[in-house]
Amino acid sequence: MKKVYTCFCTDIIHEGHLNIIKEAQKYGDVYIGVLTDEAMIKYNRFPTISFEERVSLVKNLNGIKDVVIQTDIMYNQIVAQLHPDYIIHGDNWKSGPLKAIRDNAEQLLKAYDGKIIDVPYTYNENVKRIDAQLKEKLSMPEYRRKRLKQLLKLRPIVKSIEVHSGLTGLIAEKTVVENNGEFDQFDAMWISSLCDSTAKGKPDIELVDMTSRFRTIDDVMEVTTKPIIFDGDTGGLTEHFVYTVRSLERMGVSAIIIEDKTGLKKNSLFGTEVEQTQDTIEHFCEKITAGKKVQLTDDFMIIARIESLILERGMDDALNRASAYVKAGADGIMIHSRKKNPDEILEFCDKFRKGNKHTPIVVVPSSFNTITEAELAEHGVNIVIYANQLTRSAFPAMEQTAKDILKYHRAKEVDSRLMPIKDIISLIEEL
Ligand code: SPV
Ligand code: MG
Repeated sequence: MKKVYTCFCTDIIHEGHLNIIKEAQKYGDVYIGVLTDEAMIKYNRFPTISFEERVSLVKNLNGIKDVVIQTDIMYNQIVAQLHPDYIIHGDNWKSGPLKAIRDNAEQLLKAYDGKIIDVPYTYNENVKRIDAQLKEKLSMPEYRRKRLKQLLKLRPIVKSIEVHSGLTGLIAEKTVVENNGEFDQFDAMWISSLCDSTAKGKPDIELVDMTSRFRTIDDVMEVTTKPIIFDGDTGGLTEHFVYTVRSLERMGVSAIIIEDKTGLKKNSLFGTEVEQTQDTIEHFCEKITAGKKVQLTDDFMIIARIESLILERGMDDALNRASAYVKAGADGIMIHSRKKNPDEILEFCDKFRKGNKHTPIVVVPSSFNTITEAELAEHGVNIVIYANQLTRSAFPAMEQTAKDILKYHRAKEVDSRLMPIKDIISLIEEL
């Protein structure tokens, strides 16, 4: 019997999958691959059921010879292990980012005269409804909130990008790239105080109040499913902070990061150029402990941000604070620096990791931007936040457009740089 292979990257079996199986049976014994969580989250949605549940879902289907675990979205492992005569897939992989996967399969099959079978992709009202149900499951607070902790277990480093609106949320949600056979996407979103304030034309000094910050979160949540890390500035008064924790947790936010500063907060990237006061260890620990005490679920994380390197108080101060904050209950440590060179951040991570193997470390490489994610992960970093790049790329583009329209007294000269009207009017899917 010939071997026919197909890989299902799904949490629900619908008529599209059954159609593929029916077609596959015409060619030989059917083997179905189930993608591991690690492979799935690189290019697809986060699974709504466990890997084991996905395996038994497929095992229970009629007319299957065997279930195979697929550890990468590319087919090298499967072809080496199973040597299928046919690989069958919906024809939606003939274009777009999935085309790279088809090319990979085709290349591998060519070596021994194996064949690809493309079957018409099923996308009808029923499949659409199932798709919407999965999306809903991912975006609801109880599912979204715990996702950051789940990702910390699955990803070598959790990649987060700044968002401050529905539109930037959609970019974080939907952008997937394929580069030399590797797929990647962002895991989480960062609601930056700097960019949330900047989008409102306000300085980053805790002036934009919590009600307004929550409104931004809501705008983002409305159109996304990925987990949210909220920039909580100093956390404010401890008496207020506890209410913020409760609200964020209820909304489905996964983590708040609070920084150990007090009084009028200024953006860290000013460093010592402006007056900034670091909180005492005791007082900041009390704030962390108070926040942890009011939390209702195990999902939510309070991450303590250390400003010692920003304020030039030295490595020992940063490390002392880190162990005190962890003792006070912090679920993670963010260490910040405004140096161009990542050395002090790496030194902190290495020294912190000597005494603490598991507490997640968060870094924000805005200034020390030459360091790669892999290098950060090697030094024990668990979450990387690209904190302001979307805002900083949009502003110069918009400003130049405004200048050129004023200069030429018409919009023709800027048109080649703009998104086509057809694309902007269809960017947001209608329900
Ligand atoms: C933010 O994005 O608002 C941050 C990171 O807090 S930084 O601007 O580098 O302080
Ligand atoms: Mg901030």
